[in-house]
Amino acid sequence: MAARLYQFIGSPYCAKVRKILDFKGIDYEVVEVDYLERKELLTASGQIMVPALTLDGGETIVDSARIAMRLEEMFPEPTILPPSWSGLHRVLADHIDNAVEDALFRAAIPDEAAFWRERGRDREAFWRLVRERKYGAGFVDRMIDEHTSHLARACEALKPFDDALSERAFLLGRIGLADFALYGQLYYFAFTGELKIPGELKNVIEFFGRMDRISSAPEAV
Ligand SMILES: N[C@@H](CCC(=O)N[C@@H](CS)C(=O)NCC(=O)O)C(=O)O
Repeated sequence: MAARLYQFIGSPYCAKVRKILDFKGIDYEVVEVDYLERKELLTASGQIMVPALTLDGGETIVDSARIAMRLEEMFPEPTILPPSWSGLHRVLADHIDNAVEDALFRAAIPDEAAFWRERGRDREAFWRLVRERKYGAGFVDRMIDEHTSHLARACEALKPFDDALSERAFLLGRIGLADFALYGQLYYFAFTGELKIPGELKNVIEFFGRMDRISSAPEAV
């Protein structure tokens, strides 16, 4: 039986996990969780956040960082923690998952709002409720109104990565966890089907393409 990944298609953390699974050549199927109906996710994981991954043997893991570490433990080759670079990959991935995510998710709000609206007013309303319970009333419309400045902030957060990627194909030389984390966050600019990474981030765009092409045959990248 294949592993099962419970996801929302727009989730950056799910994109990160999908790419790690691809890189490691692990057989999996995707369960696209309905935003309003999370029964299957809840039954499998005991909570309502994605990603959740149910492994072949029945074990279910939640949280992309924990999923990454468990996959590395169970399927060490090819590694996402290159020898001597493991600590730096983990620190950088944590920064990307938190500080970089905070800048990018604000810039993605207009696309996310449109995405959920297309899938139904009820889904959009629930998505807004989840955001505004966390960030306060009016947050979504404010992010839409202030989109230009949030896009500029996202570019600023990505600029150091663009600089690093001018000299090498992956952030720390050999591909590793931080690259998967960055790919995941960049998915905020890709989940609509149109790649919207700002053109000034030329190296980041190339990096995204490189990561995106990883299939279950990593040596072909
Ligand atoms: N730290 C977690 C974050 C997971 C997370 O924030 N998931 C979001 C989707 S990106 C979620 O499920 N949110 C619930 C909701 O929108 O209702 C991870 O790395 O997996």
